[in-house]
Amino acid sequence: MKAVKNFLLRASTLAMLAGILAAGLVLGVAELVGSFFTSRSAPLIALGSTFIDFTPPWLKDFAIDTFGTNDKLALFVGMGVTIVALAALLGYVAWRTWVLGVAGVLLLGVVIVAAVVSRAGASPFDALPSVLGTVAGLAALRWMIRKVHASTAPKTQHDDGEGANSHARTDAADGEPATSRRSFFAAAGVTAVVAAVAATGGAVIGGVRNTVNVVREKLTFPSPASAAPPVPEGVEVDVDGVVPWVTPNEDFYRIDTALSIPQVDVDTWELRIHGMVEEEVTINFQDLLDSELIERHITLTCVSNPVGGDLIGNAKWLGFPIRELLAQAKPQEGADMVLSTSTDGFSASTPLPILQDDRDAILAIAMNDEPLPLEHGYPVRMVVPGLYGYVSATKWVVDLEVTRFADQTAYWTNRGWSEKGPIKTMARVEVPRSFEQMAAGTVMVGGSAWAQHRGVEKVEVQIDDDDWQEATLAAEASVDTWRQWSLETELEPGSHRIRARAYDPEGVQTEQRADTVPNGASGWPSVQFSAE
Ligand SMILES: Nc1nc2c(c(=O)[nH]1)N[C@H]1C(S)=C(S)[C@@H](COP(=O)(O)O)O[C@H]1N2
Ligand SMILES: [Mo]
Repeated sequence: MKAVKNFLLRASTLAMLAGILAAGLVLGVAELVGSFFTSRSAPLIALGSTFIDFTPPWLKDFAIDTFGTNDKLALFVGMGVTIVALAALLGYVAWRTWVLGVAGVLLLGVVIVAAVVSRAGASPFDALPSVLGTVAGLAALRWMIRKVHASTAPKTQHDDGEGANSHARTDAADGEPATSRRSFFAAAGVTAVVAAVAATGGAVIGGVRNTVNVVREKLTFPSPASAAPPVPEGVEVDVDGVVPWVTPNEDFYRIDTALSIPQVDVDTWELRIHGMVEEEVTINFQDLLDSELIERHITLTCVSNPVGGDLIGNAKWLGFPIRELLAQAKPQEGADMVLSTSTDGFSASTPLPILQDDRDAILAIAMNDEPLPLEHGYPVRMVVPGLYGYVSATKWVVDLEVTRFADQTAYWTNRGWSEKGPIKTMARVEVPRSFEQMAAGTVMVGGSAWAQHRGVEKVEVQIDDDDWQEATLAAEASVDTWRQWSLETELEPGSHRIRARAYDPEGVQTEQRADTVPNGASGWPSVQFSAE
């Protein structure tokens, strides 16, 4: 008990606490000032986003494999731990040698400001919250460190502890300096309260000022000039546990680099089509509403989806055909790519011919009869049948540049992913799940298969080492959507393995196992389970 108390009251411990509280004040003040700006100005968001941008492909894949769609939460926790450790260290350094501590804090401040102003669309003004936060943090740190020094100074000499060596005694033994220690805790308490009030106030003001969601909920859409073809009866197999054919918006996987979801105002949203075009075109949201819209079911897939993974979803998208926009802009001879860019700086390179052929590449404004959810790209995103999201599905899209693969690269292709990203033909076993226990006897197994824009022609299933059997395919809605399958089989009690493989018009999906980097996982899915 005494040892713990001694440790907690040691001057070095107090200094570290001072560092942590000062860091809290930096963030709180930045949040408050930043609530009058865009979310771009938030130091943590900017730091995290910059970190994400420098993440190598193997680490991104590790993060998605380990944390799935909780990867952002994991990043925030990691950042939190790092910040507390760094702040404690800086508090300690500032106590030992004040100028070194100041230098450390200023260096961190510079890093934060650099991260903030280098974000897409940021202006120098966006640095203000971080600058003011750093100034406040530094002032609080100085105040608290002085109290720490006072608590260890010889009784007669209650100076401000400016002298760098006035704290040779690291252990503030119990006894005399209790009053000064109390005055340290008073300063620490004030700092903590001010930080908390600032952060809360900032969050509240930011929430009130953000009306994007309110506007989104009031949006209504004209009925499409070309409605979605009716979904045939029997797109779903009758097997409990197979995932629904249409993915509800709230269950739709979300993958993006956006730490804070971009808040885009429909009234100011514009999309510019430029580059190698005869006619530069700019459209706004009302132009889209006034256009002949189409509605289609399209199954979206992420290149980071492992074999058997769930980074895939099927939705009904409403929007304007990208092919028609391009026709207005008239691409020039020699162009072979469209670089789409989002408001937060993400970009994707899509082959121009794919956006011009007869497939329904859509500039989408609605998802399953709802305005796009904010995290799925509100107010406008791209959806292109047959291509992985990283080369096609730009959310919060604001810019289309017609260009050439030889001249431009995109966000993920700059980080080691392939230039072209056609979706690989794939089957998935959904019933049974891995390590599930099924009843022995006659059972139904099932799942989904996809080969977007080519179509699934057949699915085969193998139980243990038996012969491959042809599964029953559910009705096909279109070649751009996934297709369910099922199979009735007999199971002896014991442990089993089930594998599946899908066929597109070119033949069977490859058995060759490949990692998700650089252009999507491949191999036959295999599930271990038991029956009793
Ligand atoms: N602005 C933006 N758009 C983006 C991304 C992104 O990081 N930023 N990620 C892409 C990737 S990798 C995928 S798989 C899809 C996922 O779309 P969803 O989150 O709506 O499922 O969005 C694509 N569009
Ligand atoms: Mo993706």
